[in-house]
Amino acid sequence: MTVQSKITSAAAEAAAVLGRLGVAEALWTGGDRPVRSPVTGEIVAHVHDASKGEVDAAIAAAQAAFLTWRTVPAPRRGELVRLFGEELRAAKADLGALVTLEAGKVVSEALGEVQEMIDICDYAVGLSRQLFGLTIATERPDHRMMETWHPLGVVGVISAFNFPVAVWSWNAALAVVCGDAVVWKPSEKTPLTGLAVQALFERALARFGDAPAGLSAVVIGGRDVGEALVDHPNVALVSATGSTAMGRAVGPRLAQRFARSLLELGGNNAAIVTPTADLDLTLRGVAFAAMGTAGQRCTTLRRLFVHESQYEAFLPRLKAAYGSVKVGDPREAGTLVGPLIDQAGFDGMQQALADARAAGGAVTGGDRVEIGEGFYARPALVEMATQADVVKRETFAPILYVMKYAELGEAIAMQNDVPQGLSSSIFTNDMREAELFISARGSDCGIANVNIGPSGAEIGGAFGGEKETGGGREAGSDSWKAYMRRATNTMNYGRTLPLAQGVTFDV
Ligand code: UN1
Repeated sequence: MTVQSKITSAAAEAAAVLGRLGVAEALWTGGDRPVRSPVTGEIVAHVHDASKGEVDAAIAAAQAAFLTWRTVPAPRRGELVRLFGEELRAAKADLGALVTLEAGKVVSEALGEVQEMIDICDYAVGLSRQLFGLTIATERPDHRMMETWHPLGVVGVISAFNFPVAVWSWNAALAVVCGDAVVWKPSEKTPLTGLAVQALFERALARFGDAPAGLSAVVIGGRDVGEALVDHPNVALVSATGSTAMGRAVGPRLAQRFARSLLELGGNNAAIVTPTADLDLTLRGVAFAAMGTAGQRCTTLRRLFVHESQYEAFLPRLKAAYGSVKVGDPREAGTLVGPLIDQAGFDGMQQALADARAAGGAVTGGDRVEIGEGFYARPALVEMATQADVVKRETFAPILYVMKYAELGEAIAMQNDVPQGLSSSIFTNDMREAELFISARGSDCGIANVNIGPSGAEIGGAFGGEKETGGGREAGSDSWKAYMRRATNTMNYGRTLPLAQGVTFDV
């Protein structure tokens, strides 16, 4: 398929945006690691990988910063995050443009990602006055028992290309108000947005005045840089977002040295379309969740279970939406589906479609759209009779497998019958079905929605999932506790020493 859109150079635009965001030219020129824009396929920068020595130095500086920062009152720490939120507001258009150039997101979604950063900053500022513990009834007279939350240490963040800046901010905004320092390894596919965010954070640091140097650092590189973070004894927590394979490598290494891990791994998210579903609303929900971000969110809708009574009415409408959606340059107005991140992403998509065909699937779409050197594809719908192996595997691309069901119990069982457990949803106007779906017998995922798709969560809730998704929770609710250590304090204000459990020990 050919597309008329004229592709304009990404390199010049990236240079201008990086300049405006205050990223020193030396950081993105002259290095050994080329950075390719998925929009045009052009190389737009050459960044410098951090050596093992440089990673160790960043961690040492972060550890030193932590020792000071933990003594700064939390609401004052919140002031730094407030200033950072102001920088993000001022730079929203530029940072969004860089997200588009580097990750290929359409403009509205790229701006949405920056908005998600602003939102978590606001949340963290409020949280900086709410890092409270419980007071607990004690069994002993003249005693008081309570818990106190203390800063944890250096937090390592390993993030993925698909949310190149928001995921770091979920971690960093909370970690900073919690009194921690942060060392970040962005995806090797999206280092420029990492450098830009660090530049904005440094602006906030300069305005703040007396924050310790080394509080936040970015280390660019591949697997070895990630391993240096994971294995360093002074990194107390590593929050890692990416593939299940990455989590399988990172989790045990952290466990080996009893460090904390917060894992946000693969998703294979589903939606159930029931007999009472409002099909107009369902169509919009499914289209955004399945095709948005070119199918490259960890919350992307990948499996759709449609009740047999709705199938004939719904499928043609869904196919029409798939056929009409504009695939193209994400910078252009009207584009809803931008490029896949790279050739590996495109090849993975084609392999999954071949596997689906071999398993009896009927594929609509999925073909390449020739635009510059980028890897663009039409989103694919695959009608499947059963949930074959290919359906159970997460393919990070816009492929939606559609299956028919007869009984809700069967649909819920199929939905749960995958290794991943991130997000899920049901479209229904039957309160019994809705409540069953979100009950203990319903979805086994970390996120279970009613009448919205599985993607596009707001930051106020805890974000994460079960099983091979890794079990971590980021962003809202009480996720902040992952970034602090809890001390239980028992204070005796009496003149005797009663022992717990009635134990006597008279000397
Ligand atoms: C991710 O894809 O790694 O819920 C995060 C969502 C976004 C975050 C996705 N708020 O789709």
